Amino acid sequence: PFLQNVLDNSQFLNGTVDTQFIDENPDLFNMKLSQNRAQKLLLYLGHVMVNGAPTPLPIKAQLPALDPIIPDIPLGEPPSGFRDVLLQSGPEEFAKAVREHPSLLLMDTTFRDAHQSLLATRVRTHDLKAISPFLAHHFSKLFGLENWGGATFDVAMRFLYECPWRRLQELRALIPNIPFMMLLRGANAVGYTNYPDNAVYRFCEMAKENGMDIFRVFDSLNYLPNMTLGMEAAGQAGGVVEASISYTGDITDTSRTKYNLQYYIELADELVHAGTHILGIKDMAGLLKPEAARILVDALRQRFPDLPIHVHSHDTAGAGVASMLAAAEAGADIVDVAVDPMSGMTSQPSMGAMVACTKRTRLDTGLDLHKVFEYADYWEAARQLYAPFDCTATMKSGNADVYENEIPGGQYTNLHFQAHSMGLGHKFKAVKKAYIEANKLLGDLIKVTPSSKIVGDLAQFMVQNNLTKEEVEERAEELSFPLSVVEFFQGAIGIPHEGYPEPLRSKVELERGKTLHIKALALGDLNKNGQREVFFELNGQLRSVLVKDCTAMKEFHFHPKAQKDILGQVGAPMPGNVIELNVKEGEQVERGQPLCIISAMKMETIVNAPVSGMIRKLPISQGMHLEVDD
Ligand code: 3PY
Ligand code: ZN
Repeated sequence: PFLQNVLDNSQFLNGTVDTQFIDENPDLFNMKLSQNRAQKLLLYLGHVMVNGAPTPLPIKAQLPALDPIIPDIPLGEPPSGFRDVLLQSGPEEFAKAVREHPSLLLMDTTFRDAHQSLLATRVRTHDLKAISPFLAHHFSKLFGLENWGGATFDVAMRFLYECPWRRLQELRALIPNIPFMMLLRGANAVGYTNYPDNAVYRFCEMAKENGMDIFRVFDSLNYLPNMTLGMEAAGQAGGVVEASISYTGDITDTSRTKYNLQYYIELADELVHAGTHILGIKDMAGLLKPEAARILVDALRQRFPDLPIHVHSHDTAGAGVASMLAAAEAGADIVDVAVDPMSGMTSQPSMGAMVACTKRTRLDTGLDLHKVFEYADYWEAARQLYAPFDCTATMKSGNADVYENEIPGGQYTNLHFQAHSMGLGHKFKAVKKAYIEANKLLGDLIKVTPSSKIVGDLAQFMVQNNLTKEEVEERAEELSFPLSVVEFFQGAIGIPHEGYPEPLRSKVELERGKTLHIKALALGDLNKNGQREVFFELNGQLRSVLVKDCTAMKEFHFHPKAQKDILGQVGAPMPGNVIELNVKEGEQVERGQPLCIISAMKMETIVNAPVSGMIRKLPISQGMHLEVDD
């Protein structure tokens, strides 16, 4: 049966009841508890707004088939490494020692970029710490270990609920001998937008204090002012500065003139001039083909014979090892690798492959291949702990299409992951195609965090709205572009090489509008403070605001002497007039001097002082009262 409560009772709703009604109808007050659905929905939305959307996972977590086994670690202190050189002699001598090192040095990215690219940056401090003593003992010949910065800072706090600073301190305690490297996004530090200079300076200082050694500094547009800020911050903190050129395009393709060899050489000149200790080449998308690596490194080697050159790449197309070997042969001092089970695809090229391929050559890394195998065994099992985040859940191989879409490693897996987890896996191809078009619309950008996100946002916007590049250009004025795109044109992340592209530059509105549905309902009575309450419906909700009513006529008292003259000149002020007094209490006035302006429907009349004397009183709030004393 349909149960009524008091709110369904017509007698009650008509108001024809008294308090006895309550005693006579107790059942009507048996209300069902509200499910609070609206409140719950608001709470959910609020949570998403504050903390971001919960990550949809394409597969469920499962226990790994193997436990990660920590290989044997010798007793005693680990052997000395490059960090000891740094601590003893400082960044300049450290750079010199690296340059003088007779063969190829490797940097291991397993602790940062590898899992950022393959496992959505989810590797916890716990699994890094477990293998750290093994690294300290058996990999002391590494140039460095990249273990911090980039997305690790944000993900540690946002998803892992870990303290990134604690991670740094703990790893430092376990690995005293291998230099640590972090990725610093220039003026963006470890975030996604430009920060105030002092924040970047303090951040680097703290990073250094907590154990960081080498700062790989880049800017997503290779915008020099952003880079030099990061370089100075890292340098002043006492860190080793590795300014990195972000590489895009293809210098072997002479039809692509925007980012040609000359462009990179000129940028390198600026970075060397700005005092970098090491010169980095950051190939974030894996576009540096072996021949391009040979040409670029060779040119830089000739130009800066004393400067260490460090090459970073991604293996997205599968050419990573070939490119790193080419770079090393052309004179690079250091190349980046990740331990085998954490390498390949959108991650770095394989450490085992590089160690094996350089054995017994002049580039021999000096690392023990069997120790690489043990290190790899650990990660083979540890990686399985992160299966729900693993890009291989949906991506089975690398793809040479990266040479066309130029999507950086981490973003490639992210976009793939997002598309699949939303059931739009079939749209990934369209997103990649739109990414190419979006990049052209934005003037062919260097694409790395955060500029890559801007291109990605525009690409997704084009796919969602079924827009071609030509349609975007034609309809730019009427489209609601993603905020990141609008902010890019406002200069939020720096100035792109060769400036902002047309036609979007002129057509993208400066401030994106927000759509509100507003219906004006009523105007309240004037209160004693001269305000009215105005009632609206705002997106369906009743809202009111208090507005000072400037058109209302206040009660006006004039000095009897003044009144006659004023009234004589302009007549009695009428409702709808605006009265403004442009005199101050205590002010001396002359007869005929302008006293106030009476504006009736914008036709202004100046009221002159009826007599000369002093303005005695102007109590504005309770109706104006003007006395002019002779
Ligand atoms: C980052 O900014 O995190 C990157 O890895 C860019 O390549
Ligand atoms: Zn990278």
